Amino acid sequence: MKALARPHVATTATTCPYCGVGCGIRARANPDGTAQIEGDPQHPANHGRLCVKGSALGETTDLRGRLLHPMQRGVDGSLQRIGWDAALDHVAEGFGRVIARHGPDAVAFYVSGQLLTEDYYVVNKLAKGYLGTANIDTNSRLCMSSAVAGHKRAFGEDAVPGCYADLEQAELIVLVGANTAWCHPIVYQRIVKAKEGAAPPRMVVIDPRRTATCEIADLHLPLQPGTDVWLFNGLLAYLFQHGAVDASFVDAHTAGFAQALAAAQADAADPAEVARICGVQLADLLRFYDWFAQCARTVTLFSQGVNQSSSGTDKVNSIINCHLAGGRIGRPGMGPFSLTGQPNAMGGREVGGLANMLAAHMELDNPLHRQLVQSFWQSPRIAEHPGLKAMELFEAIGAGKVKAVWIMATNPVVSLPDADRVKQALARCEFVASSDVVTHTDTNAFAQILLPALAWGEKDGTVTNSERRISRQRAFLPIPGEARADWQIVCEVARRLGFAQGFCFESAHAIFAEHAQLTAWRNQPFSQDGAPAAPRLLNLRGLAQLDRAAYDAMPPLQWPIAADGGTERLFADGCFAHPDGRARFVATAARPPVHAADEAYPLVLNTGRVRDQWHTMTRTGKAPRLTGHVAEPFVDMHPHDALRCGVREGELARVHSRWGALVARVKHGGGILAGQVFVPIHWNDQFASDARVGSVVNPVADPVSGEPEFKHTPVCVEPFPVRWYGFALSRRELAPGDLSYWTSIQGDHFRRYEIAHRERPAECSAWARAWLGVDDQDADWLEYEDHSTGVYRAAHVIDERIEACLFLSARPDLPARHWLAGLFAREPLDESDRMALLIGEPADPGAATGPIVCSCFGVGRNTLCAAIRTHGLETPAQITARLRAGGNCGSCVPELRQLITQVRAEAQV
Ligand SMILES: Nc1nc2c(c(=O)[nH]1)N[C@H]1C(S)=C(S)[C@@H](COP(=O)(O)OP(=O)(O)OC[C@H]3O[C@@H](n4cnc5c(=O)[nH]c(N)nc54)[C@H](O)[C@@H]3O)O[C@H]1N2
Ligand SMILES: Nc1nc2c(c(=O)[nH]1)N[C@H]1C(S)=C(S)[C@@H](COP(=O)(O)OP(=O)(O)OC[C@H]3O[C@@H](n4cnc5c(=O)[nH]c(N)nc54)[C@H](O)[C@@H]3O)O[C@H]1N2
Ligand code: SF4
Ligand SMILES: [Mo]
Repeated sequence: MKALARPHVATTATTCPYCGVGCGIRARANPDGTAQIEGDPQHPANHGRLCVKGSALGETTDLRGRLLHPMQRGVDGSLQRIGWDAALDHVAEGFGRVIARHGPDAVAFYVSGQLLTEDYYVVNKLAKGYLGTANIDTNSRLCMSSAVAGHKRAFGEDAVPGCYADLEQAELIVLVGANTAWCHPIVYQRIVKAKEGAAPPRMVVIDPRRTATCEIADLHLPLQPGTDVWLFNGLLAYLFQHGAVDASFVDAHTAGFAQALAAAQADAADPAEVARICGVQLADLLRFYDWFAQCARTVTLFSQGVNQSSSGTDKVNSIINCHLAGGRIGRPGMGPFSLTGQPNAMGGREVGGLANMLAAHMELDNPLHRQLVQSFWQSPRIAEHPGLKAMELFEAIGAGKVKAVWIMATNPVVSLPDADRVKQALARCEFVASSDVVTHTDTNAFAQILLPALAWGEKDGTVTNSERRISRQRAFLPIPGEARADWQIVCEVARRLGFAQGFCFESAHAIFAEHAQLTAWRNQPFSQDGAPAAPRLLNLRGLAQLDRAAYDAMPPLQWPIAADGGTERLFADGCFAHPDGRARFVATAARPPVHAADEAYPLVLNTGRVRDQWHTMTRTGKAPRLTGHVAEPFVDMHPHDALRCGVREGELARVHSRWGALVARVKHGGGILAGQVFVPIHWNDQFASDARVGSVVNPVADPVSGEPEFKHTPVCVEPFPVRWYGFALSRRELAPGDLSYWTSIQGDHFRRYEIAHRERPAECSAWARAWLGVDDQDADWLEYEDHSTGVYRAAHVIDERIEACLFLSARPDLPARHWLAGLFAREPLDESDRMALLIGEPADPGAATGPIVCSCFGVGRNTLCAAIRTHGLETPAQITARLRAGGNCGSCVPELRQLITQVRAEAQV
């Protein structure tokens, strides 16, 4: 983290644009377009801490790759700059034409939890209130929709009951399907701190993989993928059998217990049977059940291992059932806790961003709600029936039923399941517009009109984090090029479609005020004076009259928000949002994932995130600090499976399913059990030849929520045969051409290319010069070739400064990249550096730091292992004291623990 050099100069308080923890940031612009970033000590989510992605935001705000002007695709496929008026006219005309011919349900919007609440509000208003279609869905369908559906079924409304402070008061913290150490690092830091405190909570992780999150867990249950409902049904049966049900709470505040218990007992009455189905040790299962039964103050955090499943909604309810049974909700230190993925997954839900919702937590299938929203908007119409959910939406585009789509702040060609079908659908679609902040994405390649949006640091509005806390994102950077706020672009198109009256907002503040007023509109328990009433938990009454200055100064607040401030916890009075005030137990019958592994596709593909990348890498892929941790797409698999599939660590493999294929590097050690493989979601056609995991994922969804089964696809892994492997580091960008395999990533002063090809070039030297663009006459061209081993090395040096280096070999064991990367920061190169380049080894082997573990301070694995060995270091704190590693954001602390264990185990051999 860069220290703020001139603290007396005002900084801007804003909120991190990545995960749903919603950390407060203090930011200041540098003249070169980068920014100085530090955690906001005043923000209640993070109290000044930031994880490595947040800390590196300053490296992502420059304008490389940015979309700065509206663009139109010509008939030859190339992009041409056009003016705003023309671009907006095109969008309005495209949508208007389709609606005139085919009706409003032939158009659609596909939006994102990375929009601000204000952007989301206006686009939802345009679709549902003015165009009269509910065909607006969001990438939150892929992320939070099972939690939304589970909350609604249990509580009567989509609400997270608790708050982060509960983590500090819990006796037991259960993490289900959540790699919190990597994906919600500051929540994880809060757990770490609680565990180091005077009354450390117990911690249980329920995840098929042994993730970094498990490093501080007291118990890890590596359950078979998709078996969570058995596990929690078993828990409900156990709680009942062991007298751990709070009968007075259940009687007074809930309904449906008997049916839920019966369903649980039907498939999970016997813990031994549950242990067998879930594939965990009976003793471990009973220990978890016993801890849960004993600890009143239990928080169960859950994330995508729960939501992204064909039984995702039932998984959510099976967890909530166990909390309701013990009355463990609404009080300090307890509750089911859905971790939201994106920065504004929650805000989008508040304004009705999903195809089955209306604004302000009202329901599309409720006639009274429809009437209330329409009367508040005074809109010409209101959508009458739910729209298409994300997967259905792209199917309808493919089938030609939806003929115009506007995509905002999401990259569906990468992130949807069966993603090759998504590509085909967009290629076939009559009209595709995309609002984005970068020009080249896999999705933008299919857009006819590209609309340049303001990015984080430039835009202004609000986001809501996992604990219902609304925070301001504030602009601190100048507006680049012709970019405009997403809400402005939507309002301009709405005006062109003839709806000026509903969209004459002058600022984000004006939109927020209207949104806050709508949350309070007729939001009362009983009708008064004959006016209809529709009580909802979501109520921002206290903000409805906020003036511009107060909006600008708004502190982070948790909804519901009355005149006297926000609300830490919901349901403290045992009163829920169903009309009778009772929470519902939901009978959840366990069922396996839709597609089982079989002979042809014997392994189960699990997909998810790595620590230092964000989704499709459009922003984190720019920051050298973030690209060192994992530089390449990989398939993590158990060594036995690798043996069976005929692939080896470090070599390339093709992972394919009935739906599609990808190519990635084989890796071991990611904590995966036999029978399963894990591939990260981040890589796509901008960064690799063929690594979009979405193309492999089965197009299966939860029947209630419509959320895809991203964590379970039967696949087959086979060798991807190549004749040679190689890599290049180059100051200039290189074109991968027709290489059989390539990946490309930004390093510090260079780009790194991992390459492989089916054919070895006839003439390595000529090929290398041509690829690196080195003039034949260039004197500073060092090279070495050994025909017997197939090793070739070359370096291009200008004025004692390395321009590029290239290494090829018949085998994948090439020189360490991290040591070579260091040469790009070194000027001038000395004789030993030149020699080392040709030998392929550093002159001083001790200088090779190894792959980066601590991204904040750039500390590598070799350095860490050497220090642990030499100084007998036993704790991450001791490592930090010596090497600083782990001392800033703490994201690498679980990996430091792993290294300590590993080095000590090696020492004992
Ligand atoms: N570094 C980083 N952080 C991020 C993001 C990012 O891109 N990068 N994205 C953000 C977003 S939008 C989201 S949604 C969150 C996601 O945050 P998480 O949900 O924590 O992350 P994932 O890696 O998707 O998956 C979570 C875990 O579910 C496990 N799992 C798979 N199948 C099952 C199962 O059947 N049962 C159980 N119990 N577990 C299973 C996987 O092994 C995995 O470890 O992260 C947010 N934070
Ligand atoms: N296999 C598999 N697939 C998954 C998942 C998984 O676990 N496994 N997880 C799913 C989940 S939980 C999620 S949330 C999705 C995420 O998937 P996506 O939403 O597709 O991924 P992002 O890379 O975040 O896409 C955001 C896009 O918006 C652009 N952008 C950024 N800021 C702005 C802005 O302010 N305005 C506009 N207009 N554009 C902006 C970015 O450049 C980028 O192109 O992936 C889903 N897909
Ligand atoms: S935990 Fe990291 S990525 Fe998430 S909001 Fe905080 S700083 Fe941003
Ligand atoms: Mo997400």
